Amino acid sequence: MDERISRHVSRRNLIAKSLAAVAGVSGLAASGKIAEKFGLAPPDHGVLYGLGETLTYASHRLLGSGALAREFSRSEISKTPFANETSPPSEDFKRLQAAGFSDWKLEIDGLVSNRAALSLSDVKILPRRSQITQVACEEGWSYIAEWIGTPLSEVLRAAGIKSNARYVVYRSMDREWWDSVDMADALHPQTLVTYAMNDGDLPVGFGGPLRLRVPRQLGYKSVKYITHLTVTDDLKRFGKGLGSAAPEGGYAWYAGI
Ligand SMILES: Nc1nc2c(c(=O)[nH]1)N[C@H]1C(S)=C(S)[C@@H](COP(=O)(O)O)O[C@H]1N2
Ligand SMILES: [Mo]
Repeated sequence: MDERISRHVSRRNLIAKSLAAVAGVSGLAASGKIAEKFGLAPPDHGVLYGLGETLTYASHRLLGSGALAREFSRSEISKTPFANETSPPSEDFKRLQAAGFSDWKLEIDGLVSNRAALSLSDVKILPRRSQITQVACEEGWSYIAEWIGTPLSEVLRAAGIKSNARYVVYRSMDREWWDSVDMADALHPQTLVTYAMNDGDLPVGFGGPLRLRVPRQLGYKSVKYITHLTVTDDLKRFGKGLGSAAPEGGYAWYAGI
């Protein structure tokens, strides 16, 4: 084995072993500290879940940040996908909808070389990808659909992310819904900025005109009606500093499946 790789692998084993050992023996505080030391602690660690969530995040990242969410065949697409209830649309949303979303903008700022405000047609010029994946809600139900859009990595590449980028925060027209992912998920090939679903445009009930699909995590990370992306090195500046609205309401920031 290449010496650099083998050193990397043994470092991983070492961290994984210390996390597991400490988790078994003295629990939360110490394993949280180790995870933090190696940059493997989620931003909400120690707040609500501590041990379990910190270990899930750390072990997913140690196992490899490139693992793929399961993809399905066309025949497995759900005949009656379930759109979860969302808050009633705001007046601003209704105005944009009445104009066929021609004035919808996806703004990108933070640690990027070129701040941008992309229209839907700008997004649609970027490389198109599709995937048949499952939306799984924390409440237990799920459905399978084809999601069509452009990888978030392409949008970020167009804006030019800086080398100290660590997270991408995404915000929605649905104001209380905002979230973030680390760069492993932001640059992951299955994380898509979607504008279509199955055979047509993305219906409003499913998040149209633009929804971030993060199929490696539970449904609540796939925020509908996205309007802003902010690239950052520090989540403390957003909301209550826990990385998303989810931990403020009792759910984990990292919802890997
Ligand atoms: N803007 C917004 N995004 C949202 C939600 C919401 O209420 N508003 N609900 C989330 C939750 S809890 C889940 S499980 C999924 C549901 O996706 P679906 O409506 O396509 O089934 O959307 C997520 N994204
Ligand atoms: Mo959900």
